[in-house]
Amino acid sequence: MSRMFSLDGKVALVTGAAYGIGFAIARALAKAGAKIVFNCRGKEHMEKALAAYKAEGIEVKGYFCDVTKEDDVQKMVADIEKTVGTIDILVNNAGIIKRIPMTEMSAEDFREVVDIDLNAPFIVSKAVIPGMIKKGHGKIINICSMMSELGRETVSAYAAAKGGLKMLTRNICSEYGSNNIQCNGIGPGYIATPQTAPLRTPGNPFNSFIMSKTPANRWGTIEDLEGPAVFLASDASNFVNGHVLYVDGGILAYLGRQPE
Ligand code: NAP
Ligand code: GCO
Repeated sequence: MSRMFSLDGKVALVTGAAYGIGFAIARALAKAGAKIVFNCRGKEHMEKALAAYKAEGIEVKGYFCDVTKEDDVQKMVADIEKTVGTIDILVNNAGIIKRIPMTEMSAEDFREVVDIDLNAPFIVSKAVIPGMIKKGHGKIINICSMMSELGRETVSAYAAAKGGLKMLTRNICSEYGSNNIQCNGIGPGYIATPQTAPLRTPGNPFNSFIMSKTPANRWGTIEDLEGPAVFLASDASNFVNGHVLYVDGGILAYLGRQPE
């Protein structure tokens, strides 16, 4: 059974894995045997990430690469394939959110969110799939969201992007499943990372709101995503395709805590 979940000999690219969810997923894939490559944009983020991976005893190769820049992505993937090996596992994790009421949001802000959260997974997947086809297998994991299914105030761009990412996941499954490429999503619930830090400030009513919507009655941790990621990256999921695995503590199943 353990062989089924082994990633020994596999090369995994995790985008935006300097910290947060991407870092945890990269760490988990490394512990399962994968060779890890990651990218981010910030020099400070890169330095801290390399130190953090080293502290975990994980050998990684980091690239400065903005996932929205197709030429840079193509160069990064070519260098990975030349110096590390063909990419077996791609995790499209890099993402941003802008919380602005739609009628106050500029088209530029809307475009930036969609560019990083939806266009970039297309760009990176397009760069990686040819190598997977040549190799005869591949695993793509797109990091979706509760907002792939639900809306809420101030996150119009993010919800549109993550809803699109769910359908891109299904389309990659449809178009490349015959090449033995499995493309699935992970839909994290509300996870404690820098991205959600503004929602978790002391006394912020959003905290109690999320507790009332989560049967698990807690924020998720980045560690909660490690097992699901290894499952979708491994042979254990070879007949799972086009699926979004929600790791949300039950939010999507729950109307919300009833008044006492
Ligand atoms: P985070 O803490 O803000 O980390 C985002 C990462 O992406 C950082 O490493 C950032 O590094 C990188 N990044 C952003 N834009 C990039 C770009 N254009 N090119 C390359 N790297 C880029 O976010 P997180 O909470 O870990 O979320 C990670 C993913 O999970 C995102 O897709 C997010 O939408 C999704 N998600 C998060 C939650 C949650 O509750 N936290 C729930 C569901 C889904 P640089 O800025 O240095 O580039
Ligand atoms: C928000 C949060 C969410 C989470 C996540 C939920 O403002 O509602 O940032 O969008 O990041 O996507 O799955």
